[in-house]
Amino acid sequence: MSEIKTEIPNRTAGNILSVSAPALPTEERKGLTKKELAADQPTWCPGCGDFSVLALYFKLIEKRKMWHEKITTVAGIGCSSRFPYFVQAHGAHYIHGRALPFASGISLSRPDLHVFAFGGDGDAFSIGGNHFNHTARKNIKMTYVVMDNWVYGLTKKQTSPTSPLGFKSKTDTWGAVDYPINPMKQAIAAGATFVARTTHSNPNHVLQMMEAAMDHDGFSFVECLSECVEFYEGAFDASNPRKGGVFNVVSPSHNVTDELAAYKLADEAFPGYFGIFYKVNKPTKNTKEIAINTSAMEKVKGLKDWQILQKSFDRLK
Ligand SMILES: Cc1ncc(C[n+]2csc(CCOP(=O)(O)OP(=O)(O)O)c2C)c(N)n1
Ligand code: SF4
Ligand SMILES: [Mg+2]
Repeated sequence: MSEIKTEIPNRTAGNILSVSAPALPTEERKGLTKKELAADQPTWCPGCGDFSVLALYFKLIEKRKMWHEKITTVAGIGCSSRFPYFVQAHGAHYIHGRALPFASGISLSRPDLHVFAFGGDGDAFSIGGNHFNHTARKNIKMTYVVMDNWVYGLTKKQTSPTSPLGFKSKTDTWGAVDYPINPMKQAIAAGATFVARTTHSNPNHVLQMMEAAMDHDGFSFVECLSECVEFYEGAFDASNPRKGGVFNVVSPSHNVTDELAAYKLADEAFPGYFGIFYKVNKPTKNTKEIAINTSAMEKVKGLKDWQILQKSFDRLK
């Protein structure tokens, strides 16, 4: 099969990287449909909020006409982290809490892809809490959607880092006593350059946030409330107008580059606000590494691989 070349702009240096993709049988290549994207029947409980997030991910792929070889879906372990199983494209269901380091490797080595990572509140903020902070501070280009249900669903109802005080679970039979973390504040403090909040019960808003996150050049984080109907039913009713709650959107006058204003929004009592809290442009680790690699390659220009190796060995002498 012949090859076609895709030109990928290098965002810092303005260089063009060339990446090969398999040639197409026809000139016109249509976008994928949900039918072509949906893999196995999702094994989530009927009514689980995660179904909505998956459906909107398919919608995003359809809308943005991404092709199989350009979609990468990575997750850790948990009900929400089963996500990549259900997407007919490249992806990995990785170690509990370790989705982000894995996704970082893909992002740094394949600038032509957009990497999506999905996970739960336990996966992201408990076992994976350190990776969350470090991926955010490094500003590695990817979109991380945390499907926050305030509980460990897969392991059948343990307290998670976002469970509210007093929540009765198998690990806190008298009610949770530990103060929950605030994912939005944590993301901003860690250095994420795009921080947004949405909820599974508002599909248009989920799609809007995922699309804006994908378009951000940097580490984009979306907290998506996603109800666990089995172990925390009704947790988010107060944010759902169909259940008597209120869905407050971030005011258009909110300055997304104002860190303090973003913290203030994040500090609002539940149900709080939904939308983009924080968004700033900062060079990514991806672009910095491209610059380092380009200059390193310049130094060994014209040499054969064995000669580069020889040079390295000579330096060790
Ligand atoms: C190293 C390790 N520790 C613990 C577990 C058990 N475990 C699997 S999923 C999970 C928590 C999942 O909770 P969350 O990330 O909130 O996902 P949810 O199921 O709620 O979507 C735990 C503790 C594991 N698989 N691996
Ligand atoms: S246990 Fe909860 S989070 Fe897991 S699939 Fe069922 S409803 Fe969803
Ligand atoms: Mg959870």
